[in-house]
Amino acid sequence: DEDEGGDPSLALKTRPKTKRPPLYKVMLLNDDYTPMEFVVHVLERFFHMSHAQAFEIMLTVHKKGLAVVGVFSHEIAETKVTQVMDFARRHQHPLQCTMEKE
Ligand code: NFA
Repeated sequence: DEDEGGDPSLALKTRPKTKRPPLYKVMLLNDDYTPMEFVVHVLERFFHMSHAQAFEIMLTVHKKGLAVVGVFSHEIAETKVTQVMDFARRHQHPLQCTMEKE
């Protein structure tokens, strides 16, 4: 704030800096026990993917070990992680969901 322009020679140093909130990648991790259909269901239910999209991402996690399933604000990312972890635990599957700053 309080930058009214002023000396044009200082334009670069005083460029107004717009602060964007950091974004967080939410990731699913592969394991040997969670059924594929359960992972597909998680992606449909909590990440609003079509069945085809969910199946594709599930296979990526299965083959590569993990995949980014969405990018969100810190608060939304935390909610997604909690929802997925709670849902997996309730169904006694070891599926892991984590978040990481982009
Ligand atoms: N690897 C699991 C299986 O073969 C499937 C899976 C996919 C688990 C993605 C977790 C994440 N049943």
